[in-house]
Amino acid sequence: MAIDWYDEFVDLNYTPAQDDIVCLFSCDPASGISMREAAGRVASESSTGTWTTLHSLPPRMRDLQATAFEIEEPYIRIAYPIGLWEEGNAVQLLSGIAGNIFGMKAIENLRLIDATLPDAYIRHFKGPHFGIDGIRNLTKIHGRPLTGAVPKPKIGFSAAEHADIGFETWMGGFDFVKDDENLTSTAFNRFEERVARLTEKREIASRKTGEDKSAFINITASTETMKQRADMLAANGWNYAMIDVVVVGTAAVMDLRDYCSDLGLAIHAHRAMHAAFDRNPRHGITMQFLAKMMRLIGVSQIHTGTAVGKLVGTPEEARILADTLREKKTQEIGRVALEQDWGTIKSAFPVSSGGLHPGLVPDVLDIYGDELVLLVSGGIHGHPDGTRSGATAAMQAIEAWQDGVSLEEKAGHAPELKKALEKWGTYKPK
Ligand code: CAP
Ligand code: MG
Repeated sequence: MAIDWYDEFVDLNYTPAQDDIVCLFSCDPASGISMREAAGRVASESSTGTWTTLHSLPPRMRDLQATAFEIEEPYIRIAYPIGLWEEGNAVQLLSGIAGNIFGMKAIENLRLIDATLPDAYIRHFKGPHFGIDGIRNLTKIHGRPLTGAVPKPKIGFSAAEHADIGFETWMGGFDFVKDDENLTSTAFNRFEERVARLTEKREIASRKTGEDKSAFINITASTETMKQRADMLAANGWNYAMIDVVVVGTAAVMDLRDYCSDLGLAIHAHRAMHAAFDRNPRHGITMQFLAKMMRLIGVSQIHTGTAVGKLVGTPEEARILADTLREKKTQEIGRVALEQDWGTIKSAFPVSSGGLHPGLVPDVLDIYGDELVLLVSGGIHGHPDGTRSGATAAMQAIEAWQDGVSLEEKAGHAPELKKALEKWGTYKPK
């Protein structure tokens, strides 16, 4: 009697049903394991299988089995019957296609690259509350990227100091002041006080500039605390909440998506911790898949990298991430992205941040275009004349790109940009 039945999860003649979820993995089998054996193990362990044959198996179980239907080393495609998945429960999907399989001894490395989610699955999700058009109407920002900055150093300021830097950021022309990923409610900067101080400064900056000013204030905490903090933001006239979506967990993002939506709050999704599982090209989960899940659940925007700044990511990856978030339909890109039809799920903004300064703004806009949230933090606070001039310099760099003129030409009549270029030029930080 056979000990295991993994090979029953492989059928290279299978054609996925329209309602199947199809996943693309790359896989390095352990020594002594063939690609076919590895594919059977991944399909089995992520659906209905176990390590050994069973005494009895109800016939209907066959209808729930995943099928590895394409093996092209190191890539495996696996189709999952829609009946395997709870309607609207993204957490369970992750437990299936991104759970035990990463720890199987028979597999040296495994990477979940992407998934095609059929309408039968995505129709149970609400997606972003606003969508890109809705955000632009909410913020009254049209025809250019949304701009923002984090007070730097990223943590340590008092609430009053934080709000003062935020004021300078707004007065320099930026739309948003962003909390950093590790700033929540510390003894030296309590959430309640930061909200109060920023609210005061927002009113003054909006009045002085005649522009709506806003902020991505970080509510990251337990779900109940995040709800209380979201209430406080809404009560003080804010239209965004920021959440570190990886560390709070998918279930919390699902809860807060609905809670913030009811309050009319858009969600800025910071992705801190993503590089723990998306950086190794042979193992883990791609940012592409994380971005897909976050759009499906319904954040309004998520960080997608700069390609030219201090954190890893290539221009190609950034463009694919941007398409995943912004487009209604995306086509398969050989072994990097699977096709996806988003149906009625609204779009979300990519967010480019990390090591940027005015000299790098054109490079980023060449990659993303202007349907983007552009965050320049150290790159404005490090300006020789300070935050307000730094923000102005970054806005001048955006104008130069939009007008199709070089930064050097623009700097001829943009003193703040000129000084930024004198300090940083087009330096790419590591
Ligand atoms: C950027 C940042 C962001 C990173 C996150 C930071 O500050 O505030 O958290 O952009 O990376 O803490 O480094 P700087 P990503 O602009 O001063 O670098 O956007 O890739 O998720
Ligand atoms: Mg940060």
